[in-house]
Amino acid sequence: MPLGQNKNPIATVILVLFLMVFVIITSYFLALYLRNSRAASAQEKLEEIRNSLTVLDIEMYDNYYGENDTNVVDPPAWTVGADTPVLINMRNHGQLNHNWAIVKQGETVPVPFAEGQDSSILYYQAGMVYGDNETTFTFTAPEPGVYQVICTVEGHYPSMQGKLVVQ
Ligand SMILES: [Cu+2]
Repeated sequence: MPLGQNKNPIATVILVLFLMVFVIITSYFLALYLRNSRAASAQEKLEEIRNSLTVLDIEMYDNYYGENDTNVVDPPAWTVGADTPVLINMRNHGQLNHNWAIVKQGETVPVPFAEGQDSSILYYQAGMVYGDNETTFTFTAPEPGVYQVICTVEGHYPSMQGKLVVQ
């Protein structure tokens, strides 16, 4: 049969339609497969970040961390791995504003602590958590050691303090 000549045009139309349907169905499943594999790798990445991240739950009251107003004699301790990303989830159950700041090793916190004025002694300072609010912040843990943690709101240190144990 010479090219360009077709004895049965209906068969050709059916063949073309069949091919079109085949291409459409194949493309659909290919797109579905690519989307799922991309979603899976995004899910894996998220899982990887979650696993490498340390989450600290910090409870705040007027004016102390943790469950008891005994921070001066028995400061609550939070433990993290050195040089790892840390997410702090701070829940302020009090009416006053509070924050959470890591003091550099070897520094002495003056009493009273004047917010802003003495911030050079801090390694990291989270933002303010307003009364009856919850906020998260992230920072990278410093080198191993035990660090003092304070609330920098004027008058809250020394009654509001804790320890960050970096391993
Ligand atoms: Cu405070």
